[in-house]
Amino acid sequence: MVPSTRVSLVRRVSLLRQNACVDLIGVRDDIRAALADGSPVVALESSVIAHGLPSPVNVRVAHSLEDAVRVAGAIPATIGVIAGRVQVGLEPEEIERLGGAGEILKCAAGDLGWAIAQGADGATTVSATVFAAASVGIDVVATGGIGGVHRGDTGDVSADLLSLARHPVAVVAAGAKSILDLPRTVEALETLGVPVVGLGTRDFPAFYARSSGLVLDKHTERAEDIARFCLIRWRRLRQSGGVLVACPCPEQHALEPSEVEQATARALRDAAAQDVNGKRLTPWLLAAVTESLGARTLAANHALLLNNARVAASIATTLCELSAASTFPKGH
Ligand code: PSU
Ligand code: MN
Repeated sequence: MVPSTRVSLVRRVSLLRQNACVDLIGVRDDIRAALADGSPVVALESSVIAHGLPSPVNVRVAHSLEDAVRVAGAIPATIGVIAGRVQVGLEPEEIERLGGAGEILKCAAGDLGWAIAQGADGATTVSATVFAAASVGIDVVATGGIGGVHRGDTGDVSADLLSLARHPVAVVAAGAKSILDLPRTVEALETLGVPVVGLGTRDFPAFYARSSGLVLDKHTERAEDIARFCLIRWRRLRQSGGVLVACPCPEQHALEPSEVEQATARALRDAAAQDVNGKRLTPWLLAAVTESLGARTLAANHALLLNNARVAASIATTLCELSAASTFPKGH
């Protein structure tokens, strides 16, 4: 094969790939425009709507997160699968559809193709949201808490960790869910090469509780430092993996670590007794903890989600400003 033919073949294949993606991943018009002109966009996951929070609070929370991103000067892109199409930027009625009573698949990155092939509705976990965001050029994702290494010896490790390791996206979270084995989750992140930066804390947060007692080696008080770090990582060093931005739950809504721990221990015993595992486990445990600690957990969950959405918008805005400056050439 002569070189010129090879080049054109490569081009054709890459165009085909792009077209294939365009068919399968729809991007809302305002988000497409923002990405094209370098304006800030924040991706939001939808598993928290469909599987993490009870109805009808879930839909109200989802809308409030979008509002918080807008007020902070960025465009929100809630991601989900509607009738077999990944939608980057759900319409309000699509958010209601995922938050309603219908059957909604819980989609990790590895499940997306199946949801598409089935023409199904699916809510994206952090792993699928990070994949979809990276596919369309969104740099920042906000969530509540990421998945991680579960307690015990089941071998249950969330696909969130691998997705973070693979894609150049900053994920803003209140650490990892407190139901997890947090020391092993932090170790796994280190092994996978995912840097964890505490924003406004020196400790790895434990979702509802502000601290897990695990000390972070990277921390800052300024969102701008995170944006600068991301650009150096992605555009200068050309490292392709993500960054976990660890933001604790706002103080007035945070729960005490000891009460969360007691409720978690009880929920874990019940889950084992009732043989709950696999994809059901995370939502089941979170619901059980919410049931035993009451409405304060929902208030804490909402407060930390809102805080993370605002922080994500601020990082996305600074990323765009720094990208426009000549010191950081565009493109990952
Ligand atoms: N329940 C919640 N909040 C969440 C989730 C469930 O209250 O955020 C979801 C998130 O989307 C996270 C996923 O990515 O749980 C992790 O699930 P698993 O442990 O099955 O990977
Ligand atoms: Mn799992």
